[in-house]
Amino acid sequence: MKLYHIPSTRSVRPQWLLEEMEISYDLIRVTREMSLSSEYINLHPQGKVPVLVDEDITIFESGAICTYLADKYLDQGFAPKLESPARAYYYQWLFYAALTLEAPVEQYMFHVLPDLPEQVIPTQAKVRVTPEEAQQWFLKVCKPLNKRLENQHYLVGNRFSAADVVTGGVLLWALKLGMMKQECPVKEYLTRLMERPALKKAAGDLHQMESL
Ligand SMILES: N[C@@H](CCC(=O)N[C@@H](CS)C(=O)NCC(=O)O)C(=O)O
Repeated sequence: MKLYHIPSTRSVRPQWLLEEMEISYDLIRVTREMSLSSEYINLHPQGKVPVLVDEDITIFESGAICTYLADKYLDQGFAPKLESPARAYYYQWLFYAALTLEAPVEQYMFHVLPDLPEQVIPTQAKVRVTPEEAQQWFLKVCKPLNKRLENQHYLVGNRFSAADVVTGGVLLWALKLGMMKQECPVKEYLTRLMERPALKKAAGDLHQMESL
């Protein structure tokens, strides 16, 4: 299995899950030059990371890769079984992280990192909202998570799953950008996730994040 990766990006998410699963994999560091090559565009049509190559399967999108891995190794317990009612909530939080939680964090990032190259962030996609609006928006989308995490440690059935990896990956990014200043159940949850050895291994720069 090969994971195409750039440190401190969304490819930390599948790497974290692979580390949790103790599966051996090759980590391939994608350089800018490589991401523009036709060989790499065959793996990811936008030249982005992550990409997972598992024998004859080549898959991109961090959330999809995590979901694929959790199902492939279902016996490891990183996803509820198909027939379990918990499966519905598992889908809910996976999609919430990727579609709802990540949106304000990405918008905020455009302000914090305004000089991203045009190829990474097209100009018209930048600065749709002010940083203050993005922060307010983020606090709003954290509300359902705060409610969920008030009395439990993990999102689905109080058991760590791939939904925590995808959600935690978005929250790590928010922390790194300085968006998580207030004490709340979501921040406590992220602190708990950051104590996991698998995440420490996947995101080597956690120390920098802890000091934010
Ligand atoms: N929704 C995609 C986003 C992929 C993405 O934007 N990846 C960024 C890193 S976080 C990337 O590869 N940027 C480098 C580039 O665009 O050249 C996912 O979750 O996998």
